[in-house]
Amino acid sequence: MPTMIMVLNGPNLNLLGSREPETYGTLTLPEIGSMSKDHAAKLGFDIDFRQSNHEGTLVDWIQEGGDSAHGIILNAGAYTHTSIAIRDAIAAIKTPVIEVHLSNVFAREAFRHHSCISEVSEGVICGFGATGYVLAIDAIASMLRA
Ligand code: CA2
Repeated sequence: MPTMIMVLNGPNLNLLGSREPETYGTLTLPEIGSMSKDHAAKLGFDIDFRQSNHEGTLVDWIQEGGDSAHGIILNAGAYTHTSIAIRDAIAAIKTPVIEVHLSNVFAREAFRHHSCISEVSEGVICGFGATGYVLAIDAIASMLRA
């Protein structure tokens, strides 16, 4: 069975490439999806790349990934800073979750400095733009090899 990594993206990330390029870069989310799939393919992994603006949908997908994925890369967007439901969903599964942010949240507003999900994630990658997704795939690859 191929190794499957779920990449989940939260609210407003569907707007990437159209606005705020100075904060989030110029790539669109489908372009980040292609980049992730190309990189994962080199390592022999499949990527299931998704985006939702809805908290409950993200919770459903995390639960689904708990049953079917070998790793989850999660950019929960603004829900990172507010969602106990997403935190509880991550805590309830055994699949390793890597938290990713395009921007360096610690160099931004104070309300972005707190994450509800970091404590229950394997690690956090932020501030490297779309490259963060590639770094997260490498991190999962090295965790799965260990
Ligand atoms: O840096 C990240 O990846 C964030 O998760 C992005 C979230 C933000 O709330 C987090 O604090 C950090 C926001 C995503 C909104 O994306 C947009 C993209 C283009 C235009 C407007 C919003």
